[in-house]
Parts: sequence; structure tokens; C-alpha cells
Amino acid sequence: MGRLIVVSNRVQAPGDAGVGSAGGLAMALAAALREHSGLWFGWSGQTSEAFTGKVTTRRVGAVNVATIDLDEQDRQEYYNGYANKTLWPLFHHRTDLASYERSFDAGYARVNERFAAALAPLVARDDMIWVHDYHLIPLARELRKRGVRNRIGFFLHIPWPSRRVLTSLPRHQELVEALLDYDLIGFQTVDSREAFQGYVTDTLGGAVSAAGDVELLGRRTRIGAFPIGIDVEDFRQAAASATAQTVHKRMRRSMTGRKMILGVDRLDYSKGLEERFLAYEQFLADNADQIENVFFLQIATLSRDEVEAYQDLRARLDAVSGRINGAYATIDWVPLRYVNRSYRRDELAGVYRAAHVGLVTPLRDGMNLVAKEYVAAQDPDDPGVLILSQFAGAAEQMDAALIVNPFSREDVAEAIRRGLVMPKAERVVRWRELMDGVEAQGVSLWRDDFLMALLEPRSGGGAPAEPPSPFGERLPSGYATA
Ligand code: ADQ
Repeated sequence: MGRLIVVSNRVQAPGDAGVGSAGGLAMALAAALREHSGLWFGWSGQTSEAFTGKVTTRRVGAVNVATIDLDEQDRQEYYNGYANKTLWPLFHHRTDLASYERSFDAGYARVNERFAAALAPLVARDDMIWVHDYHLIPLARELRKRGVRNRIGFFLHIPWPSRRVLTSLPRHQELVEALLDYDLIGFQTVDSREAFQGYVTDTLGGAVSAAGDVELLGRRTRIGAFPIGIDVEDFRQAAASATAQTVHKRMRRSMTGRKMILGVDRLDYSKGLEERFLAYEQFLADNADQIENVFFLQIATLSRDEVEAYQDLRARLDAVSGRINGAYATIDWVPLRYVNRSYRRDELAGVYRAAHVGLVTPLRDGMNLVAKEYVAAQDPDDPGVLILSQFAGAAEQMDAALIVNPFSREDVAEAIRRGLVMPKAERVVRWRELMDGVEAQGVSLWRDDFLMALLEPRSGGGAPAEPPSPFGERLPSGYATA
């Protein structure tokens, strides 16, 4: 029976140090592979003086992990460069922050070739390969060049941009055509899927079949929306743990009867942190009766701090938070607690549960798992209120939240007030609906739906010719949808 090979830029297996702060992708993959015997392949996060291509393998729980080191030029051109200075801002509609440098393109192509050269010899005939995220768009093409004919699926964790934005990328067509070498391309939302289909028809002159698959130059690639979720059971256990309870009590004690508004994010411009601080400032200005009765805790873990745009944002957040506290703090009240630390999952669960309002206001986000974690951590009898940006992928599923436009300070300030004064009966009804969705669309369903779709019979997409089905008529156990 074939294995599942998961490929992502970084590998952070369950139990690896630092996994609590690894961001949504690593959290989701760790959860998806937890019960699987499989192989997780990617960059170690280390750089060596000269690239060797040497694959290091180790076992973490049930997962075999295989990593390669990159060199310093790769880190600058591929990771800090094309991935995080070109594609990330562009796909989050920040054309103002996107840089286009030829050396980034070259680094991106080179690292994808290096990944493929190291991975291809590890692939057995029956394996299926699941590639993750914008760092590795051309990987299937590189693997195909090296004779890999297995099923290869791709999942994009971030939003697919609108056609006009994407066409500002030099060589956008090459990038998208490379994607069509996958058997299946998965997006977080219907919105992203439609934007991709629109690009294929309007820019490439391809067609979209009745089933939604795209057809170009005589081949067909399957397309789908697979909204990612959290590992609800694992999160529930974390929330019930002794650590979570201790943190919860500690939090409550420090609140001294005040209500807490909470934000938890990587420190990233896509998360709308600066706009959120300004909306909170507006809330304080508009609601004199709330002064000293609430505070806002923003936990923002440092992320990609070698990239200038992240350093600039950090400096701006330091300044805005300082200004708000300078203007409003009293001798025994700090209106904004701003923390750059990262917390363990169980600690975070305790903090989520203590918050009356969860403020999740990204300007653009593939999904946003914090929104789902916040809901899962609540006390069913006395839950907090989720305020959610209309531009988070999660908003497609979580319309029982207070949905806001994160660019409008007034809109967010009003929602904060509404959340703080919302009667318990309404909070319970909204929370129940949100929780039902979080439970129904967990990370296992996401994984199983994607893998089931990847195993469907081919009809001309992906590999150049139809190889024998890797699993015959049978699905491997554990891959079936529950
Ligand atoms: P991210 O942009 O990292 O993920 P998100 O989905 O919110 O965003 O996931 C963040 C994860 O990191 C959560 O599990 C959260 O608990 C954790 N985290 C954040 N701050 C933390 C802190 N201070 N301490 C500890 N843990 C912290 C990308 C995409 C998202 C998409 C995910 C998954 O940008 O849109 O939802 O991948 O596909």
C-alpha cells in the first residue's frame, strides 16, 4: 500500500520544538499526519555553506521526516525573496509591498529543482504526494521532469488573488501553467477557486468543465475548495488540560473583573493588526463608559523578521500601542496589553477561554485557524463573541460571528461594543452554530476530502500519461471519508 508523502517548505513534525508557534500550516499538517504513517519532506530550516542535497531522515511518532538543508542564497532568494517578498504580498493583494527581482525568480526555480531532485528518489510507485503552499508551485513540474508519475496534489493555504492582481506578476502565466501539472489543486474557499478558474479562462484561454475542473491544451486538472479546519478533539483536550485551566485562572485573576478583548496572530501585515489597534483606539474614544472596564490583549508572535516589511510593521505597532497606552492608561489600568511572545497550545486555549471577545480581523487570509480555535475553547454555557473579518476565508463558513470590514474603524469599534454587551442567550445561540461548523469541518475531513479527490480516476490531467491506479480499486485504510 502506498504512503502519503507530504511536502511543505518547512517541516515541523508533531513534538518538534517550537511547533506551538509554527503557524497554521504546520499546525494543520502535524494534525493531519498524526494518525498516519507517512513521510513528511521539506526544508530543515537550516542553511549550510554549500548546498549538498543530502537528505536527513528521522522518525517523529508515526511520521518519517526527511529534510534537506538549503544554502544562504536559497534562503534569501527563495524563502525571504520570491516566497515572502513576492508571492505572499501579491496573493494577499499587497501589490505595494511586492518586490520583483530576477534573482528571486531564479532562486525559486532552483529550490524547487533541488526539492524535486532530493525527493524523486524517495518516491515509491504507489505513493501519493501532497504538496503544500505557495513556496512549491512548480514542484510537480520538476518531479514530472524526473519521471515521477504518481498522483500529486497541491493545496494552497493562502488566498488565490484576483486576475488583475495576479497579472501584475512577471511571468504569471508560466507559474500557473506549472500548477496544471498537479492532478488536483485545492483552495481554501469557493472565492479562491473561482478566481483561479477565472484566470484560466480569461487569461490563458482555457475552459472550465461542468464539474469545475480546468481544461487547457487538451488536459484536465481537477480543482476544488477544501476549507481547512482544526483538530477539534486535540484542541478540546488542550483546553481541558491542567495547564489550560491554570492559565485561565491566572488570566481571570489578572483581569480584576474587567472584560477582555483578545487577538492572537503571527505578526504579519495581512492580519490587520495596525488597523485593529486603530479600531480599538476608536472604540475607546467612542465609549467613555467602557474606559477601565475592558482591556485588549494582543498576542503577536514575531514572524519573518528578516523581511523589511515585517520590521516596519513591528515598529509601527510599537508606536501605535505606545500612543494608545500613553493616552488612556491610568495608574492601575493598561488598555492595551501587547505581547510578542508565542504560547503553547494548551496555554493559548486557557487564554482564549478567558476572553469575552475574540477579535480576528485580517485584511485578507486564506482561512484563519485562530477564529476556529477561539470558538472551540469557549465555555458552552457562557461563551465569548467572535468578531471576524469578511476577508478571512473562515467568513465563508462562520457567518454566526459578528462579521466586520477590517478597514473600517467604526465598523470594528461598533462590533466590539456589541460583543461586550451581547446578552448571554444570543452569545450561546451564535456560539452553538459556530461550534457545530468547527466540529463538522475539522482537519480530518479536510485531509480525507482532499485525498479522496486526489485518488479519483484521472482524465487527462497531471502526469503526461495514465499510469496504473496506485491503489487499484481499493482506497488505503484511513483515507476514506468518515
Ligand atoms: P497563518 O497565517 O499562520 O496560516 P492561522 O490560520 O491563523 O494563520 O494560523 C495560526 C496558527 O498559529 C494557529 O494555530 C495559532 O494558534 C498559532 N499561533 C498564532 N499566534 C500564536 C502565538 N502567539 N503563540 C502560539 N501559537 C500561535 C496560514 C494561512 C491561513 C490558514 C492557515 C492554515 O495564512 O489563512 O488558515 O495557513 O491553512
